[in-house]
Amino acid sequence: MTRDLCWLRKVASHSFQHFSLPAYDLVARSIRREVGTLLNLTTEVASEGDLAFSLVTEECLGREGYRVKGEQNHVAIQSNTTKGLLYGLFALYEKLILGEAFTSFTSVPDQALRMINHWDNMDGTIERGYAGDSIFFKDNEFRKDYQLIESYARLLASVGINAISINNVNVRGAAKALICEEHFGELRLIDEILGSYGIKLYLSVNFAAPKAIGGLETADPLAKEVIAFWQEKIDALYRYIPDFGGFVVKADSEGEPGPFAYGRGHDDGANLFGRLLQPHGGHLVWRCFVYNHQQNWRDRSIDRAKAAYDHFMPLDGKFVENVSLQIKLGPLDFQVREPISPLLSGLRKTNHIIEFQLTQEYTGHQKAVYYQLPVWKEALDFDCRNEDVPGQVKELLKNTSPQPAYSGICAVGVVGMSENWTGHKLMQINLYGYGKLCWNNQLTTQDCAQRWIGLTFDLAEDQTKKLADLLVTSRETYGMYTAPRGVGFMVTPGTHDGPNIDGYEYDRWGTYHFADHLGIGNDRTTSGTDYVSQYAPAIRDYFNDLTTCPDELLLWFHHVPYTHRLHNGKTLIQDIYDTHFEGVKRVEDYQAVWEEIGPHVDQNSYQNVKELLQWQRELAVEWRDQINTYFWRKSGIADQAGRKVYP
Ligand code: GCW
Repeated sequence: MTRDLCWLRKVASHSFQHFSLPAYDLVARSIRREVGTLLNLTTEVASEGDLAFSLVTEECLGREGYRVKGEQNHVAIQSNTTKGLLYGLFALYEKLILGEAFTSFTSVPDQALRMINHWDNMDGTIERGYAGDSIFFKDNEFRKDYQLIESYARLLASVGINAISINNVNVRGAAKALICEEHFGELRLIDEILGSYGIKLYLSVNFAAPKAIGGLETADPLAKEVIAFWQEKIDALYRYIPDFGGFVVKADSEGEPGPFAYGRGHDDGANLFGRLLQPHGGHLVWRCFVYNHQQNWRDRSIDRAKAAYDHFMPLDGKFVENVSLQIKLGPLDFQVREPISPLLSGLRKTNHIIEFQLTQEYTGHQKAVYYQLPVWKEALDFDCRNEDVPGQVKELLKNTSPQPAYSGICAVGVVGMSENWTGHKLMQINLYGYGKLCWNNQLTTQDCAQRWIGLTFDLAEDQTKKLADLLVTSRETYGMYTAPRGVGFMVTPGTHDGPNIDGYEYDRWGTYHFADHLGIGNDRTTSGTDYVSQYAPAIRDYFNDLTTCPDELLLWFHHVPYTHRLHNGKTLIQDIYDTHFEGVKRVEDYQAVWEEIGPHVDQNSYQNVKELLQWQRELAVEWRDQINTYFWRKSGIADQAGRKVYP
């Protein structure tokens, strides 16, 4: 199978004719050699012709930063580390492809950890994966396609990703034994490939492995035999793979085992691993996605959104220094609109990582266009307005983590065996943009779109602009024709694809919209579940007050009548009708834009996006009609514009 080269596609074909410097040709050749040799530099300086790489000692560049200096017929890349040289080379390469002028530029990443969590199962399936099977596993074995892994590593390194965990956080079946010696040979091979691109290998582990594969009666994190079990596993793993990254753990969540079964806290659970990994320089990532998934919908006093904060705030400061808490950006679960998780503004004494989701679980299954940079930027730029430590989330991540090297960003992975990696060609932008944004938190949504298009296609300026507009508006569009104004869910239970308005309404998962004949929404205000009080007072008041709460999150925070007037001047019911008709129209506009641009890209990409836009339109119509009909029936209030709403 020929693999799409994504944004590195020009590596093979680009002739660099329009650059006068011979050095650029060398860059192309160096890139082709994957720079692997660079990472094994033995001498201080490796120079080939007009491109020089030099290891320097400059504090301001840190462990991963670089400087690229262009002079007449000479380009020099400098860094404190070989990894930094690699990043510098990719950055130079990108500038060349995009035709950007430069004399000298220096770059240092904004976030230390820039990670991807794969939810790949050993049988080859991927939980919430919509781009084919796993590139790592097949039939409960390793897939052993090292070339493919190398291509992936190269893609990741080109945008600065420096860590990946390769298996699902729901560690089931054969994957429980990945920490056993029989797998270390394969893991070492993968680690070597990733390592040569500056990427650390992590594994997800099952908290109850001492029982499942160790023959013990318990997985109590304080029990001697359990500690001995993990010690033996970890020590053996590091004997094979000395630079192994560490573990990711999902515990006491959605049926996964955890410390609660033994009356222990999550600090006990996480510290068990942290302490054993510490002597090896290893890292433990502990997920905060912990909530009661056996909720009784009749009980209005429980609010799932409060769970992560309630569980983890009391433990702030109780984790050992190489443990990081991993927190989903919103308090529920990767909906189109969610406010920032209050835990991200609350923690002061614990390393933490924000978690995004590249794969489009609730947002179109890699079949809808859904450019995520706006979502991530909204989260990173959110000003928590804390009185003691002011700042936006992107600053708090490092400023309130005692060991900033263990703070950063992580995202659920997106690639699979699909020829174009991400299933939907245009959604490669999320992988590209994710890495770039983690590195440079100032990157704008528009700039990222333009760059990705420039690297990926050969389009005229006006076509680039149209495609960039399509991408930039796509998240808003998706939000328009799906669940209204931040209320979330309303998706088909299980698959999370397509509309099912009451699908989760009388279920145990704690995700309700509470629509009746008068109104809809979650009352999370001080007079409701009081979720708002998990924020700093200024933010609490902002969301609590209907006059300031943004329209996008109206139903996330408030239960309001259908006649409630939004800031945009419309009643809620009219806004629902308008956004749903508008959402479908926008998808139709996207189709027209693609018909104009598509013939100028390669045939595979053209067809792929054309078919998926068709699919997106059909589903958008289904969403529109179901939502509009539902709310007409509930409210009895008709669309003022008299458009077609099915009775
Ligand atoms: O969103 C939910 C998904 C689960 C996933 C879980 C998690 C890996 O529906 O499939 O499990 O989140 O984040 O752990």
